[in-house]
Amino acid sequence: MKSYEVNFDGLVGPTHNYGGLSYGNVASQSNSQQSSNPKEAALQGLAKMKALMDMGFQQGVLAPQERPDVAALRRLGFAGSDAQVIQQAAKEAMPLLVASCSASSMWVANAATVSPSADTADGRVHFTAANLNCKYHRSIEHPTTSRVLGAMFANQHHFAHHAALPAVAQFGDEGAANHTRFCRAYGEAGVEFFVFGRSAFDTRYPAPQKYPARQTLEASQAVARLHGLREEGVVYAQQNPSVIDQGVFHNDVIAVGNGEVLFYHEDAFLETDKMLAELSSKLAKVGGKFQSVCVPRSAVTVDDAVRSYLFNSQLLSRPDGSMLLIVPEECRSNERVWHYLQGLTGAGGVIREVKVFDLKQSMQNGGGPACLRLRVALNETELAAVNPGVIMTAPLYDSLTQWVERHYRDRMTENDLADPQLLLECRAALDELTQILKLGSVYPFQIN
Ligand code: SUG
Repeated sequence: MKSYEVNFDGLVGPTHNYGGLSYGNVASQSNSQQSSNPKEAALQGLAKMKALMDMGFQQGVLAPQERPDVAALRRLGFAGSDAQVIQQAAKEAMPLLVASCSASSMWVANAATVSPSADTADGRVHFTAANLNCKYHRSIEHPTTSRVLGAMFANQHHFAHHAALPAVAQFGDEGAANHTRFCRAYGEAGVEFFVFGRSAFDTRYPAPQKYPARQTLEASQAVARLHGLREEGVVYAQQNPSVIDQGVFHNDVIAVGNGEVLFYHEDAFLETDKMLAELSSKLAKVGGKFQSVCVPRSAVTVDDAVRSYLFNSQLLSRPDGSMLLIVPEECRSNERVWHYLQGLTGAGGVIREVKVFDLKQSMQNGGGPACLRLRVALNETELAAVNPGVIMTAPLYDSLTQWVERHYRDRMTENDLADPQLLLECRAALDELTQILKLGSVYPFQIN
């Protein structure tokens, strides 16, 4: 049976802004308080989806969330009408209003961890929504994420959904941003690779000194258990704590994998040789031949990687077995990174082509091409069971582009977030979106 990797991209929501909310994420911190352009952000994301679809890849779309999250503000004690809740929060606790307005759900690599049916004990595709509990503004995403994923992958015969892990730091879980899968073909059993930043319960593991390690070993292990993965089909590795302290807040900022290939920076992991050997032997047991492409620090520094997002690229398989790297514009403007990429694609190895996308609006908050997509490997039958409303087509691209043009503002600052009118605009837009994507009622304002 045919199988595919389907990339579901997060559609940027109408409140996209630079809140400076993510300590440890260099771009988020350094662009704090700049004015943003939600319309441009959404159109940049849609252009990437359309381009990948035009190249023949399977492409889907994941809906944004209702923001400002008035219900979350109510849980923090703000009361009255929706407008009063927003105005009171703006007056008394602006940082909480900003957090409740974040469009951070666009980075759907953090929406969930996904295990394809070939890896799981019950032969279904498993999803665990990420609790994202390292940052308040992200911790409020998972209930809606679960409803949206439930509406997209509704067929219980093929899809199993797990609620987010307990919302405590010991089970900090950031979803697919710290998870990669290696396989010979998408429909065959593979090796799932979980990368954690620290252990919550075992003090033998080192931890970063400056910035938080968002993902714990215990969270990764819990996800593997929930998904019914075989021990032989799983590898755990620890991120190098020193790169977390340099701004690598997720593993997908320093490594990306696809098929039988891991593309990574020399400083990304601890005990790299042991980890590569385990990946290689476990992949061999399911018939695969593991290959690694290491980028030496002498060519590209960790700082270059963090600034350019070289590794936050999408590594995609082409029909001839070679691979294509989708990188952000920032890679072209970094001389060392661009030089490295020219050499890489010219060397006759597996990565043959680089395509550059302008995703500046998202990049300024630390979200590159890979952050914006959730990969779901599906066989033909499973793909047919996905809600067809969320699969990208030329007419859907046109509808979504027009929808953005109609509803989105082209400039947003902190003052705009305090405007109760913004909530009404967002709800009107999202109500229409659920009809375009045929999701039914998934937002708090639609179900309460
Ligand atoms: O969680 N930025 C996101 C970026 C997530 C990137 N995702 C992956 N690497 N997969 C984060 O830090 C910034 C929001 C703000 O500051 O307004 C933010 O949430």
